[in-house]
Amino acid sequence: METIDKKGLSRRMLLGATAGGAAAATAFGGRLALGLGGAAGVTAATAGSAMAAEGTGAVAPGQLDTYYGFWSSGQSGEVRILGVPSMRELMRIPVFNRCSATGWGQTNESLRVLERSITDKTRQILTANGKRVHDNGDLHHPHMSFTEGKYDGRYLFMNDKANSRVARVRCDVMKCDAILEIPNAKAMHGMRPQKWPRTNYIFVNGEDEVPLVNDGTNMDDVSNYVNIFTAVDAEEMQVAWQVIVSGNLDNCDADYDGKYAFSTSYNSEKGMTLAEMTEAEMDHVVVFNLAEIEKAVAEGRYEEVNGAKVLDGRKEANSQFTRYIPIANNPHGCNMAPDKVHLCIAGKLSPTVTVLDVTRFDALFAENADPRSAVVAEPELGLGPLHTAFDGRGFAYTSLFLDSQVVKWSIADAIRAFNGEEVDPIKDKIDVHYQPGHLKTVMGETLDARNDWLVALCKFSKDRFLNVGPLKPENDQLIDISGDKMVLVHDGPTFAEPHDAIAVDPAILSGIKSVWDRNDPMWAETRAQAEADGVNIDDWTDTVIRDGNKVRVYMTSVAPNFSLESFTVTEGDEVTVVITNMDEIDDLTHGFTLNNHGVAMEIGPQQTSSVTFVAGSPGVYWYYCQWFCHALHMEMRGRMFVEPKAA
Ligand code: RUQ
Ligand code: CUA
Ligand code: CA
Repeated sequence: METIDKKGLSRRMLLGATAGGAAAATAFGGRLALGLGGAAGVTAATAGSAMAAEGTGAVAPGQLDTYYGFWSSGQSGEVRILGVPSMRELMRIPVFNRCSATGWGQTNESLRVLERSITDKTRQILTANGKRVHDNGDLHHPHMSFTEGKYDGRYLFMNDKANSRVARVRCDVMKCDAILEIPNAKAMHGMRPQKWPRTNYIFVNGEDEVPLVNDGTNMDDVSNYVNIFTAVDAEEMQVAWQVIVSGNLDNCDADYDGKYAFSTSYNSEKGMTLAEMTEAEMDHVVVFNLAEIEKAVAEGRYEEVNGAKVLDGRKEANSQFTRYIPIANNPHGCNMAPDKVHLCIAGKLSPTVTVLDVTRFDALFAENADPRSAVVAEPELGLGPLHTAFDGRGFAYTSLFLDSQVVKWSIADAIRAFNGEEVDPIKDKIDVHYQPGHLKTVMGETLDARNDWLVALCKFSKDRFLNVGPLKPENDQLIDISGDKMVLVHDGPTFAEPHDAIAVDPAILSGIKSVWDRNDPMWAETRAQAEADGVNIDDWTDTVIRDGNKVRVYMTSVAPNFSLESFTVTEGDEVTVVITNMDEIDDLTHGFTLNNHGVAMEIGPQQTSSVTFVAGSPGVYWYYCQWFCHALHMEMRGRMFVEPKAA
């Protein structure tokens, strides 16, 4: 790529520089990749390591996976649950998208979540476009809540770059229960939970710069533009505070001491064009001093902007909130190692990963500190390093976008080499297919990092699958990392576009329910409305309430019946259908789909769901259960009679 040549680092030069190790590893990876088509490949892989013997081919029908995988879906806007190592897709959790199957984005319960924090400006935009809520999103980073450096199975959090939001998923039911639109900042990108002592904050980066008062004045004067780092209160799902920074923000992470968060910036130049954004040799990492920020918030040293407490952490403000560590050249990934000490910053346009020692960050806040004094290694790993994952043995795995490889390297050896010792930190390289972005080990971003699997989320699949047209799937590749050499064991085609994923031990998620609690807060407001109507939704109900032109229809479903075989409304009525699924059996979900009204929703066992719509032109409209629930599922249907308006 031209940007690399600009620095005088051609691909050939770099491969020359990393010498024998890289070349040999490439040959090894290439040979393996060639031998790994289909079942024969799994056999070839099993020869390589003990772990691969239990590889992807070994999760037989009916067997459970070793780990839960939580996958982002990028511009599809949902979270996907995969089994690792089978890579079977187990479920989808709608979050920033509109889901036809479940009614997410249409049921009253989901609309309450989607609408809870829409800002006035966004509401204006939505209204102008004839919408109530956004029905798209760009979900990059799913992460689990922590307690003392380990996943705790309470929540998943995720960002939406498209519409500047952060969302939360309850792990007990795997449903989204809160969405927060971040004010002031734009394009939420990097997002991580606080790791220590527990996830009180979600840190999230505003990637796109805009004027702080973004009202259409001063749009040409870039000096008015700001980028903002936001800490979200994870329990309340409200903004805790925001810090204005110099340069934009890309990816972020947090330490294991609860003292610092950090973000990469590729646009320290504050450029508006590609040429401007890649102009400087060095960009930076911003270090956020949580204690100093919290102190200032407690003392009222902030400005309130659009309801958020905003502090100035720009370079020129000379505050104790931030420090800026120079890093070459448009860095991207920001990954804290489970050794609690080393933070790895991927160079992207630089072939290096910069290793920072976070125990030296206190010293950065002293006067006249050298901002590069926390750098303890800077190994040259290959072209286009984007992200780094870790195992529990001190190895790091960095994705090389341009080289289409994953490089395994030793953090300790990288530090030795940086200190002048003759040691090659690179231990292995493997070809992946193709252009990997994120890559993930099992719980590698926690203190419980495992040594078995790595998933490389490849942005291109090209020729790896049958041609499906101009739009190709992505390719999430499963790699066995248990031995000395990495072994590719599975290709996983995925629809647009997993950016990131985590894998979690099922022991952490033992609280997942199969049946809803009747008292779940998800439908608390629906319950309150029913009570006001004198309806007990915990009991068999077939009640129709008329309230002017509003009609509320309360039903119960028990396979294969709806309690109401018909109900009658008038054209133009605003109809709310509330259904409680009284079945208590695992896996007995019903649905409610209404002909030609664009209405469909999921009603899980013991769940109450509701939907509101306007009854259309007079006639008979059947509703039916769209989840195959019973031998008489087809017969689980009824009629809505829409009567003409009185003349
Ligand atoms: S970023 S490919 Cu959206 Cu996570 Cu790096
Ligand atoms: Cu109930 Cu199908
Ligand atoms: Ca730059």
